[in-house]
Amino acid sequence: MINPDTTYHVMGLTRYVDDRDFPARGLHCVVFFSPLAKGKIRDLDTSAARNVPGVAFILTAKDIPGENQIGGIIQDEVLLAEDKVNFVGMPVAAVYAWTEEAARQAVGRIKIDIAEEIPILDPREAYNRNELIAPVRTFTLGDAEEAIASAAYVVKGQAESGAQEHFYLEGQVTVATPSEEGNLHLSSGTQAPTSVQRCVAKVCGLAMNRVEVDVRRLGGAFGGKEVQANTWACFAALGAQKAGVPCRMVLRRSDDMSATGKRHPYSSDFTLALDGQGKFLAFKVMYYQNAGAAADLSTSVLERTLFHATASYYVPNVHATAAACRTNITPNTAFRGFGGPQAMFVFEAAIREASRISGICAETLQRKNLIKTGDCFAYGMKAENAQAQRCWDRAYAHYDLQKRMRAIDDAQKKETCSGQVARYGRGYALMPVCFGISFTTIFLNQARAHVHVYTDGSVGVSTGAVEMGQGVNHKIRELVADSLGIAPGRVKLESTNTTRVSNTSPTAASSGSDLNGAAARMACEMIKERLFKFKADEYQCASKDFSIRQGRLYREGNACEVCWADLVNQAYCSRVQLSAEAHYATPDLYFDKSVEKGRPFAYHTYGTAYFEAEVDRLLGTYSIKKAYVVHDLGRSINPLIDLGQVEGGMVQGIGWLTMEEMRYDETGRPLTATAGTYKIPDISFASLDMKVQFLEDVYNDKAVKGSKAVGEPPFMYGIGAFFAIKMAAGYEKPFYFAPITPERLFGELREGLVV
Ligand code: LUZ
Ligand code: MOS
Repeated sequence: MINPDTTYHVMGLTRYVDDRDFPARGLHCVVFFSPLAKGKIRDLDTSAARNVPGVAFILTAKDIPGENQIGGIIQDEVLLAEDKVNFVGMPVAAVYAWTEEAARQAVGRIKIDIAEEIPILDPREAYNRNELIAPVRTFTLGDAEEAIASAAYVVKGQAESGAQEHFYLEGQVTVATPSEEGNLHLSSGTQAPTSVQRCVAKVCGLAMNRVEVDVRRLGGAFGGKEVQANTWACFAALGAQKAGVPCRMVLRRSDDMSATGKRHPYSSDFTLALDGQGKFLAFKVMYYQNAGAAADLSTSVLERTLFHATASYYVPNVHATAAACRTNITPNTAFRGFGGPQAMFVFEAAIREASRISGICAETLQRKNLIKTGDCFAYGMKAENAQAQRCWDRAYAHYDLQKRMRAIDDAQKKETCSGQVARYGRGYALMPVCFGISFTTIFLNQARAHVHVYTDGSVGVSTGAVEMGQGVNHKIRELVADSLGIAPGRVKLESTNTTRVSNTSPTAASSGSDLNGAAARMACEMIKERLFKFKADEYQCASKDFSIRQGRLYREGNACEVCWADLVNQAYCSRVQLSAEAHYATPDLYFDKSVEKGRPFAYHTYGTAYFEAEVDRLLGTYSIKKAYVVHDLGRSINPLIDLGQVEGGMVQGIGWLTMEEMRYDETGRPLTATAGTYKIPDISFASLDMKVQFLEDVYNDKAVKGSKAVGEPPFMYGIGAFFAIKMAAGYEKPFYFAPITPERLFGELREGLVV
């Protein structure tokens, strides 16, 4: 069944938080942000702002009734600046007014006097000054030094990857409404309702049971609302709490882009050692993560970087160290892939460097070293049911890659022989993906679901999953319908609400359907079991004799007994409980940080992408000509939704490494905080010739109904686009610096890096 949400989306009928009517007796919040990246606040003058007609009040740090603290893993982030500022865009004061215009005008009249200090923007500089968010971590396997000493080839290099703006279509938003007795109700655009609840409770000085968070849907999130929705929810809540009226906090695009965190930029040093045949012997790496001014999720992101240090490959000796470096930019945060893409980019760069030095082509190195079932990752887990080689080989066969690549090689050879450099060059690259599925913070791998069956046979489902356009609600609807043996049209997904399902994990780490879908099915099984028992008592037979298919109850060997709605109503009249709550916790996960070993993932998702790019070597412009994928989804719950995720993720990944460039000036001011200066790819750029094939005959016994998580893994295909462009440009020198924008490529080509 096609996801019915899509119809509403394309018709513009879907309603988001800020599409709802907001009362005239309601407050609008606009935040005054620090204009400087670092310094001590000498004076803050809000007197002129207070006199703007329509302004109700202005809050600064000292007005916060609870704690001025929004840090999660590490408690190091204030909601409102106290005596110093740490990044451009740090909230300093919150203005509340009866119209948004008045609030904005008032913000313009706030004056701040800051004793400016020199900011740190570069993670290596932060590292050298010991500005670390947490102690460095190192994952090791075997003995890398010894293996390097005896290797045929040892290549070293540096790789850089940049920030990335989430660019969700719906900006950060929360509307807070006071309910009785000083309690608060929040409609929030968050991936993590419980995190908003906890944070608001702390800042407002309330117990968590007095804060209700409701989430209907988000217009995209991509990690940007995993913790960073908290800030804006707090501002809305503070206004509603103080004034006793509804309060609306909506970030306009430019504020959203300059004041919220991005994907973490990384700068890394790598060493890869190979034997004479191209087998990887050892990998050594040091990651410098640009965490920004506060911890946010940086340590968790960094951990995932370490987990994915060797990408899709088996390397017997590994030494990987990672440092979360504190700098004076916005605290960086979760973004699709969560540190995994940054690690994989470094390893793929190391492979290209090894290819350049050894003369063995990159595809040979990749294929030879792909992870196999039983191979051990640096974190001590063995690959189970590995599909890396199958995806790779399937891509070769299905898309006739050998022939395609040879044609491009021949053209390049002809060019080299003739000494004539053509204006347009073609290049290709393959990109295998192996991504670990589960939150690496093990306790987050849990979910709950509530299923209500009403007396007419319709069904309402509440879970902890947040719908953000990824289709999790529809997947759960289909899973529930399948479980109960009824049509999906009978099932409705309720909003995600902390009073119905408590202690939710963020909808993140690609795990929304895995965890919440499994919980929902467990609840359905409980209800079904009660219905069967009810009928078994009536017929004096066993529960297991019954089944429900296509909305009818069947008894083994007999004609259909009764339709679903009648069954349900009969059960109700016999006082059978028609609601159930279930709890799912992913089994067999553990990790011991003292030795950095364990089994952190329920399973891995695999795939291979092939890219062809064309570069105009005169102008530095380029386009992606082909993007062909073989992706392992297990047994897909809904192939159309999954296809959308694979294509969308890949395009977002291509954007990260090509045209998306977040720039700051030397004082730490963002230069690209508008849609006019920050470019994201559209589908025609990211290849009109995009093909995705799902690997056949795969069943994943580690997730619901044999499926696999889909959200994040395809993002990393985009890394292949970078190397296809690099080859098309005719680069011979090491260049592992992303994003490879047309401007940068133009500069490099002018400096004669082309053959
Ligand atoms: N969030 C998180 C994530 O808290 N832990 C994770 O491991 C993770 N992985 C991917 C995306 N978000
Ligand atoms: Mo995420 S990066 O919120 O799965």
